[in-house]
Amino acid sequence: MKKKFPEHFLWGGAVAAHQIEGGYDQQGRGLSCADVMTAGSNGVEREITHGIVEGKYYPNHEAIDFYHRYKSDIRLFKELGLKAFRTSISWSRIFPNGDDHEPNEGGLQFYDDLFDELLKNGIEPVITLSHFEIPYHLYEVYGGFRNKKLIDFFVRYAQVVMHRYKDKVKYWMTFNEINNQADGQSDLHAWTNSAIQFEEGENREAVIFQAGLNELIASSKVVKLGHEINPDFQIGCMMAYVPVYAYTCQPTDQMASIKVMHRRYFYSDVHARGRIPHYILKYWEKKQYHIEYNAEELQALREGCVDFIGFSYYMSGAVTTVDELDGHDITDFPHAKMSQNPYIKSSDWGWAIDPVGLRVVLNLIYERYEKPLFIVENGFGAYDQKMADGAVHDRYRIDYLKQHIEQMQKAIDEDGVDLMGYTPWGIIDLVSFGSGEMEKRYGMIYVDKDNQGHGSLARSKKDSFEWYKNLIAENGWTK
Ligand code: P53
Repeated sequence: MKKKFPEHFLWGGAVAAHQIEGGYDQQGRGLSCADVMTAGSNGVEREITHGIVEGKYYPNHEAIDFYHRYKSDIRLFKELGLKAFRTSISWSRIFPNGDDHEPNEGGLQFYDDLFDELLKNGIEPVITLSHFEIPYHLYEVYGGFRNKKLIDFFVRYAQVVMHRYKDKVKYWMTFNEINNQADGQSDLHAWTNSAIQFEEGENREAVIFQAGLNELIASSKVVKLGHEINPDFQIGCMMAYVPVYAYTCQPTDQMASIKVMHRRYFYSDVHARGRIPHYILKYWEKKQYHIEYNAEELQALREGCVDFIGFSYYMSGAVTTVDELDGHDITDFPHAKMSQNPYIKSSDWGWAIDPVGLRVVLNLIYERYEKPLFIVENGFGAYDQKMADGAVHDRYRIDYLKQHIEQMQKAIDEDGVDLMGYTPWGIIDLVSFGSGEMEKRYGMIYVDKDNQGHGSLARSKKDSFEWYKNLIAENGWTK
């Protein structure tokens, strides 16, 4: 018997403004954090420069030129049968400096036109407010989200766009994957999530806890405000969920897994439950971190719980305390180290391919919050080969997506999880966030551009395009 998905399931595709739009200096847009990130390569981090440096290559400046080509791209999305399209608003198109008193009409008009075009084609926009591109000026003058002034700037920006698009956009998410910065170890995550550059000698973990809490407060204020602007709004968070398994059944491995997951759960625990979890309060106390918050902010957290949990899922991890096993040390639990899971394979970028892990996550999160879930990113970054006739035979991508969709179906049918939709990442090839490459491709639509920025930018359909089109037409029936 054919198993179908819920009737109004949102089959879609996902992208983020800075990874597709280009037009970085068009219509009064200000510079964003993403505009000062150079191209890295597989395994090589991107450089964050001080302003724009002559002679360096910044792949997000042009990206795939969606800014000028969105109408024809949306025609392809319609042909695919997408019911939803997840993108983000580029904050610095609306407030070029972030702290401006008046919004920039040129930027507002662009998203009016974009959302109109989507709606005209029967596609529901799903909008992230902050996806890795905070206005650069907010870093320069205020030091990013370590500064509580950014809470007000974010709320003002959200207020303007939620009001302007109140009849066009129903599904919103506040911040993209702010839990990725959690341990303070990655310069890139601190930069893209929080517009933070660390200072010599400071405690990175404490800085990120403060920035993260500031973002959670800002998010809760926006959730409350959004519901006042339009009570029909569905406003979610957006988390990166990487389940970290206990490598063995040794009890300390189980405990290590719980502690590692605490760090990842902190953000969605606050988003969904409206309070700072006990394990984090204990941790701050133990570490003597003086994280600042007041009674008004705690009340904001209580009053601004999200309606749904949006999340990305790409991979799982494993943690162990067993001496004989290899791995890289982490600080979450004594003797804990992250280790390679021997039961699963990885992509060319070392991302563990684990479809069952998606069902694990769906269960863990639904049990924890009992709120609707929305998978707003999942996909397979791979080197595609374009044949002489222009075809791209991406069977590996179809396999990856199919296996994940099968696990979603089990979570719905057998586990009773309430899942709203699925918007696979990079429905059209785009600039990789982590490496800045074009050739780490996720799309079902190929874009002719390489890592150095050469190419015609022409679009063409990969094999996965037809496959996904049929799947949507059959509401999830996978061949
Ligand atoms: P790229 C890590 C783990 C899970 C999701 O990433 C992640 C990351 C990034 O460090 O980020 C999301 O392009 C993000 C997107 C990004 C996508 O994953 O490095 O929300 O912006 O493009 C894929 O392959």
